Amino acid sequence: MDHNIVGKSVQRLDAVAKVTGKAKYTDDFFERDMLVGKVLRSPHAHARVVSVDLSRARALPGVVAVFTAQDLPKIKFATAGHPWSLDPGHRDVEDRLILTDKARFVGDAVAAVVAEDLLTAEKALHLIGIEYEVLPHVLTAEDALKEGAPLLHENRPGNIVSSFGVQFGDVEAEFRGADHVIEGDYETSVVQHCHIESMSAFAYVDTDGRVVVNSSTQIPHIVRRIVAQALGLQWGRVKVVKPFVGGGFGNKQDVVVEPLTAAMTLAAGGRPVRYCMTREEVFIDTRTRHGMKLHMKTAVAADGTLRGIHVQVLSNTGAYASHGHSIAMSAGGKFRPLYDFRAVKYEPRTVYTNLPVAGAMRGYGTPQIFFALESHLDDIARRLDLDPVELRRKNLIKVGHQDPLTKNVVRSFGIPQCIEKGMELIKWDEKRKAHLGQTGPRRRGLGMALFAYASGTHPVALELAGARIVMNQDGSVALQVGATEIGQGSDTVFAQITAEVLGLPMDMVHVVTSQDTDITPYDSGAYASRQTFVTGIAVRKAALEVRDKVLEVAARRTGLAKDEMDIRDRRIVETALGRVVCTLEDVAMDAFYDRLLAAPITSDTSANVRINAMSYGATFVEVEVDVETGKVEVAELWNVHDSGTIINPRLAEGQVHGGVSMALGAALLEQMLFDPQTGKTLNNNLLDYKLPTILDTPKINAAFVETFEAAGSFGSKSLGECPVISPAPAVRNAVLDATGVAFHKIPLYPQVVFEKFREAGLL
Ligand code: SMO
Repeated sequence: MDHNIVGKSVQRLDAVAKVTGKAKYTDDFFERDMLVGKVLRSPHAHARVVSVDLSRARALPGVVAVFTAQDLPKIKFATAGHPWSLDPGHRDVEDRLILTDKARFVGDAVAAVVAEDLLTAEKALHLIGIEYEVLPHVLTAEDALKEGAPLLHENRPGNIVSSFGVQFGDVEAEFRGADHVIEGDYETSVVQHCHIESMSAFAYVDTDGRVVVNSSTQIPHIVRRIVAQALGLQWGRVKVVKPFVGGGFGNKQDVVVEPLTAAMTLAAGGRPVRYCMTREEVFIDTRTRHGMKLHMKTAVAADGTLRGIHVQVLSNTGAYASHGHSIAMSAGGKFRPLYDFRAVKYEPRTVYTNLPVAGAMRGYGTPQIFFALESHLDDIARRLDLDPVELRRKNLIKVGHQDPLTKNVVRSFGIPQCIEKGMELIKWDEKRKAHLGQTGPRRRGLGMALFAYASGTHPVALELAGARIVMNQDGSVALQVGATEIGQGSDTVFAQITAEVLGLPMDMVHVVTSQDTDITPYDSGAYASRQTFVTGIAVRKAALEVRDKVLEVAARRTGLAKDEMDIRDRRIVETALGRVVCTLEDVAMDAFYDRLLAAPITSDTSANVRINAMSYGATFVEVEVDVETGKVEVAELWNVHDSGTIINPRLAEGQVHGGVSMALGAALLEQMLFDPQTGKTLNNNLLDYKLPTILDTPKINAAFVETFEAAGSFGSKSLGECPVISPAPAVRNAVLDATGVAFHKIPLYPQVVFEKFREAGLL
């Protein structure tokens, strides 16, 4: 289809503001009488607060307020899960207070200080007297499940957040009837998002007595609800403003600092308070990606037909539930619509331990489950002496596939083309031949892995997105969306959709970027790769309504019927003749000044999207492994995506570059480490936590197979989380190809790889 703006790499709207340093982030806000907040954190993994002495801290000059859980409403809250969720297990996860009177991990927040300056606030922390009763703690999911294990939450027997099973078909019958039953265990480590901008909030009470919270968030409208709930305020008494955000990756899909900062301003009589986490605090008390142990058991026919699969997952969510339940739920749904299993049994258990809290992180459970599944498939191929690509090809679903459990129908499925394209781009067959008979310590190998990912959360949760357009007298428009630009480029995508529908150049679409919950329509925010798909549908709907109204007004002026005209480049054209009949400005003016109309052309709409679109893709890699040092280097990488129509290729490529580099970090280097005795986080800074830099990152190549997704805006579906899913298993499979050694846990850190090579007798 021919488009003017959709599909073009137009410059992102915030490019100049960002490169010139004019973009203001939460921490850039200043007020003259501004105060600073700090938090006192538990040194124990599990301990009850027995007594509190705040008198010395309060007496320190410059200290404005000091408080603990005792001074706050006892209302528990959590971001994930709410009373109106469609999934019953998702409803009951209210799990945390703003400050706790029972610390459940090293770093749990027990007291807060508000002071005139940072130094005073830090001094005051040392003057707070807290007496703890130290309790026994538990760090691994296995230990937490044992009889007599220390209990974290009184109302959660057995330390279980949630444990459920979903299935279709008869997996036991498939095992009985199969030629082979193959099992494998896989494990992923705890990693952190490492967004550049910290987690921060800036709150004050405005002249109307309302609590205003500026926050670095992915979900401003949900922050508003949670701040109100946690502090027992009427929702209308809270307003949330989202300035520029320096990355979120799922971490800012949880509400950690906002209720606390709001409590700080209330404690300080409404004076503005800034609370900005240090990097150490971001590591310890925001969220991590769940470390998971996955057991895969698969029934395979002699010809490689995959008949049934039984997946068991043990997920360590740390001290509070956060997204623990829904991540297990979501991962189980997303791996299904890819291979045509006749029977699937999926049994996750999500468990509390005394570790920092795990939560949403880009991929939302899929990096873990696809690491296991795609590694397992290569292990199966090896056992049965099948080609791993052929094994996958043979078992793919087809367009029209309906998931027996969610009832979602796959309307676009570009995996066969992704495989073909990826093999061609990396020169799979040629490289295969070149690798034969390799000798010496450096060996090359090829690996690939597939993934599936959903656009939005349907059918697990409801999807609501709003869009509002107002046309000015000259035909330019203002677009207000409740969607959340966090650096991914969504505002630009929405402007492109609007400009395309209305026949406008990009500079005539003004997007309200600084989100303010008072003025932007409701949208649950930037997560679940939902903005281009879900909000895109709302934006296109709003633009189509405006287009219709424009043509209606044009019809009054020209005497032509609405459907005889089109808007092209700020002009109204009689479609059949290609003749300009008037300008868009004429029409916009009519709307304002015609006595019978006398109202600007507007649209205020929302989309309640009760549908899902599956995105797909594949990673192809060539690695070079040094068997003498255990170092794994990615020599070439292609990340191929079926994300439907690509609205902006350059932004899409940016998503892939960032996502793949994040995935390679988890595959090769990154891992949060905890002291096995105390539970203390050992590498809570960017020096000790090995985040890949540009020096550790290979050239990342993105490629796209553009299917047309009928439900999406101009055929588009999601991309945001897709690039992080398949690189890790592809790298792992390439190492297997190079050396014959199968790894079952990431990261493939040189030390671990070296040890395993030695065990395998490679040295
Ligand atoms: S991990 Mo995401 O922000 O759904």
